[in-house]
Amino acid sequence: MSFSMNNGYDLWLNYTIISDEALLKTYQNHFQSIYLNDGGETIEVIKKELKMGLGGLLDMEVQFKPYDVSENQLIVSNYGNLPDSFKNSVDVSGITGEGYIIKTIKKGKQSYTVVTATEDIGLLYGTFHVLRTLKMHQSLDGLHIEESPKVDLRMLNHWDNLDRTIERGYAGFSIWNWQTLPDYIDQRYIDYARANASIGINGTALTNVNANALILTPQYLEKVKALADVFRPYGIKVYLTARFSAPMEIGGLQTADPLDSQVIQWWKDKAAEIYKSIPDFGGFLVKANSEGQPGPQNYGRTHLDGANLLADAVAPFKGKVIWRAFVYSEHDAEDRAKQAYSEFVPDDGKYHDNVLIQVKNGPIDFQPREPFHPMFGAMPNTPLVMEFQITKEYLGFATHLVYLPKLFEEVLQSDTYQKGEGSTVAKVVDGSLYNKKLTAMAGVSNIGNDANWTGHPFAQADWYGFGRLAWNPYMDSEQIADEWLRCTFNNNNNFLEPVKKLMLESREAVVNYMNPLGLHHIFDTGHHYGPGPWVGNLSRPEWNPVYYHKADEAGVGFDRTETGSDALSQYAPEFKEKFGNLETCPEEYLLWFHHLPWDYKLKSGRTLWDGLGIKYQQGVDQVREMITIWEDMKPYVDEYRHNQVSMLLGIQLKEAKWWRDACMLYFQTFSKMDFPEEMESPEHTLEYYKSLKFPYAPGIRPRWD
Ligand code: GCW
Repeated sequence: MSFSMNNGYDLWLNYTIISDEALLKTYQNHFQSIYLNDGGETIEVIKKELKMGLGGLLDMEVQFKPYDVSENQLIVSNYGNLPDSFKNSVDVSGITGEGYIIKTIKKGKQSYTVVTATEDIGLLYGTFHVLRTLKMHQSLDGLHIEESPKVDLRMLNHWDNLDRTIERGYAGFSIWNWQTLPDYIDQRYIDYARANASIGINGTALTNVNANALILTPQYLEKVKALADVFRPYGIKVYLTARFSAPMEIGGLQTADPLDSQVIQWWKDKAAEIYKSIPDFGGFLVKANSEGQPGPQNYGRTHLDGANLLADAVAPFKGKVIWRAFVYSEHDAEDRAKQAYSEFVPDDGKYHDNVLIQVKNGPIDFQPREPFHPMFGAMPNTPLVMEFQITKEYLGFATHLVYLPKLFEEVLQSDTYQKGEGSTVAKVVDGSLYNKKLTAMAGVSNIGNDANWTGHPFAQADWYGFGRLAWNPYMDSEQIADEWLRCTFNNNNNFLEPVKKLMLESREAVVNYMNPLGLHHIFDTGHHYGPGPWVGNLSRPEWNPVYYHKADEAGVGFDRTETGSDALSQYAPEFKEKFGNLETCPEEYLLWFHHLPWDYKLKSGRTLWDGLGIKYQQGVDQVREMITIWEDMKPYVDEYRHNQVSMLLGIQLKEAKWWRDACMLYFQTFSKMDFPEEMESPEHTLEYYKSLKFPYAPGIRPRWD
C-alpha cells in the first residue's frame, strides 16, 4: 500500500481512490450514472461534491443523467421530484427538514442507491453520508438509513478577533481574513463550509465572545455578508457576538442600559440593518458581565433584561439570542462553581422564546475532567445550549493528542437524576427530558489557518466528533473514532484497532498527568500552559490555582459538601447523596467535592498521597504507550503525518513529566511524605519549575485598549 504525502488539509474529506480493487469495481458498478434533481444553490454544491467525491474515490468521470431504467444509479432527489416508482418505497414522514433517507432499491436487474429528503439540505447531508459510506468501505447493498439531527442548532463558536489572533487558538491565525473580505473569497471558506456540512454543523459564530463592537459596523457587516453568502448553500447560518456596550461604542449613545428607550431602538435598528443584507442571520451570541465584558449589570439590570432586549430586536426576523452563563464575579465570595446557577436558575421560564442560555459542560471552565454543570436539568423551561471547548485550552493546546469526543460523551451520558435515574445530560440537550422546542450544542472552535486547520493532525477528530455528537448526542465515541480514522487515514485493521485504543485512552491519560482524582484549575495563570499549582498572588481569589486545590498540611481538595461550599446542593438529591458520600463518590471526582487528609485511604488501600503520585505516573506511562503504538503505525501512515504526530507525542511526554514532577513536588511541601515507589523521581527541583515563564505562549487574550 502506498500513501502520498498528506498535509491534512483535506481533513476527513480526502477523496483519494478506494484502495481495495474489488470494492472499487463494485462501487463503480453501483454508480454508473447519477440522477440529481434540478434545484438551487444547495443542489449545485451537491453536484460539485459528487463530482469531486465520486470522481476521486472511484476514479471515474461522474455522469449526471436523467433517471435511467437500464443503469445502476445513485439517485439524489427531493422526495417531491423522486421518480414515481421510488416514492412508494420510501417514507419521509419520519424525518425532519434536515433529515434524509438512504435506501438501496432493486428494480429488475438494476440497483439504485436513493438519497431523498424533504429539503435540499437533507440531500446534502445524505450525499456526505454516501461518500462516507464509500470512504469507510461499507457495502451499499441493502442500505436503509434514516437520519435526522437530534439537536436543532449545531454550532461552532470562533473566539477569533478582528486582528486575526484567536483567543485560545493554537492552530495559527484566524481563517477569516477581514482585510481582504468581502472581495476575496478564500477557498478555505468554501472548504470550511464543506467540512462542517459533512458533519451536520449548521451555524457558526464568527467572532470572539470577548467581543469587539466594530463587527456590527457597516464596514464589517459587508464582510460578514460575504461569508454568509458562501455558507448559505451548505446550510450554515452566521451568528455574531454582540458587545453589550455597542450602542455607546459605535452608536454614539450615552448608555447601554437595556431598559433605555434609545438603546432598545438602537438594537432594533441594528438588527433590521443586519437582516436586510443577511436575511437568514442566525442571531447574537453574548458574553456579558463576565471577565470584564460589559453587560446589563453595569446599569443595575439583570441578565434577563439584557437577553430579552436583544431577543426582541431579532425576534421579527426569527433570530436567536444565545446568552452565555459563564459568569462569576470578583465581588462574590461564593464558590465560583455555584455562581452561574445562582444567577440564572431563578429566572427559568422568564426568558423570551428566542433566548437560549449557553452553559459550559462543567461549572468551572473546560477542565480535563469536571462533573457536569448543575444548570443542566435545573431549568426545565429554558432552552439550554451545551458549550464544549474543542480547542484545547486546558488539555495541552494543539500539541497533546487528547481525543475529546470521549470527554464529550462522558458529560452527555452523565445522569442529572432530575427526573429520576436515566435523566442524562444528553436528554436535557436534545430536549427530550422536558419536551423542549429549541435545542442546541456549541463547540469552541479549534480551527486556524495552519495547513491542516487544527494544528495537531488528531485535533481534527475533535472537530469531527463534536459535529457528530451535536447531530446525535447519543453516539458512541468509539464509533466516531472509527469513522474519523477510516475517512482520514485508512481502513486497515492493523492500523484502526491500535490507534482507536490510543485515542480512546488519551483522555484519561491527560486527566492522570494533569488533574488526577478531581484536582482542577491548577494551570499556570493567564496562558494556562503547564502547571502552576503554587500561584496564589493574583488579585481575584478564583484566578489563583490555590483557590481550587486548597492544599494545606491537613490535606487537599475543595470541600463542596454541606461542611464546605455546598455546591452539591445545586444538583438533584440522588447526585448530591452519591457524590457527597465518600463511600460512593467516584474517585475521579474525589478532590472536586472533598477536602481529604493526605493519608486518607483510597479504595486501593493506598493513601491519597500515594494514589496521587501513582496517577501522575500512570499518565506519563500512558503517553509512553501512545508513543509505542504510534511508532508501530509507520507502515500504515504517510511519512509526513506520521512524523508530525511522533514529534508532537514527544512534546506530550515531556510535558506530562513536567506536570507530574511540578505538581508532586509542590504538594509534597504540604504532605511532607515520600513519593510512592511507583513514581519516577522528578527531573528538576520545585524552584526550577516555579521559575519557568512563558510570556509568549499562544492563545492569550489580546488587548485592544
Ligand atoms: O476559559 C476561559 C478562557 C477565556 C475565555 C473564557 C470564556 C473567551 O480562559 O479565554 O474567554 O473562558 O469562556 O468566556
